[in-house]
Amino acid sequence: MQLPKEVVKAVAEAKHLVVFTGAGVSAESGMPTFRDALTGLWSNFDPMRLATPEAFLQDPPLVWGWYEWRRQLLLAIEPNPAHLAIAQLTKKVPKLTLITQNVDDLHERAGSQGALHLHGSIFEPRCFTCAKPYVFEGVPAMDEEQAITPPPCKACGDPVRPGVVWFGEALPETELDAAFAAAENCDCFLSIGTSGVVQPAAQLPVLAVEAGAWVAHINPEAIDVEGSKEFSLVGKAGSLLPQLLKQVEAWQAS
Ligand code: BV8
Ligand code: ZN
Repeated sequence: MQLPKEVVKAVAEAKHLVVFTGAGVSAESGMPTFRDALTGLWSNFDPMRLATPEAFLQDPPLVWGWYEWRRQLLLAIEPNPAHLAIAQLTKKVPKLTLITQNVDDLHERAGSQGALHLHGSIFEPRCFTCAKPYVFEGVPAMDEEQAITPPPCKACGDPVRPGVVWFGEALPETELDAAFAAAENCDCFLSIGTSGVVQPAAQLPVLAVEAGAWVAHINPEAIDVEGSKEFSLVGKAGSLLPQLLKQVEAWQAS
């Protein structure tokens, strides 16, 4: 499918390209998105309420089990063509800033480096109290969703928590500042697989539009766009991004 030539040209000739991803970029790897219904033990919970410090304090095994379930799933899946195309795009432009809301490592496993993780990482647990990093000892053998007691911190004995940013918690300042600066200074911004609901990350595409960049949203659901430089490319990231990469290569070769 021929993508809008304005978008192909903007990416192919970008001096600074920003790629901003949400859970949708990992969907075709088999990772449920954040708004997919939760399963099993967590099925009657709203992720917004489960991904909070209050939920963890109230029931540490319920929340820790949810993250261990997701970690185990992640270890069994692979990056998909969307992650791979993003890693390839890095070689096509002078500068690419990758910003992700995801807590998985699929971008890194696809070959991308230096991704700004605005919401932390499921692979960097730390003590809830003293923040001492915790090193996982293996993977829980979970054949079904279950609550798991979080391990005790080796320094103070308090429960270890997932290394992610929960609702109500501040985003990492360095990453957030770098992400805002990139959005305000790029000439092309690709927003991939995000429902654009969670703040402050959802500000990024808005900042790029306001700064006059070309902006394209890749999502199976049409995204409301405004002005002549913002596009909604309706489709799955795993098929649209490889097509975009091919058309950018053709543009650059012509
Ligand atoms: C903070 C880690 C302040 C945990 C996550 C302003 C207004 C209203 C509310 C707020 C506001 N400012 C702050 C808030 C509160 C809150 C918030 O935004 N609430 C919203 C929901 C109303 N924000 C916060 O609490 C943030 N903190 O602001 O703190 C502060 C300041 C100083 C000091 C103290 C406090 C913290 C937010 C971070 C929360 N943590 N993740 C975990 O993962 O368990 S967010 C979580 O949602 C995930 O990271 C996920 O990535 C993220 C966003 O969701 P998406 O990535 O968009 O995924 P989603 O499932 O929603 O959508 C998937 C999309 O993919 C869909 O559009 C779908 O169509 C598409 N898709 C599906 N398949 C494909 C596809 N696309 C392409 N290809 C496909 N194949
Ligand atoms: Zn501790």
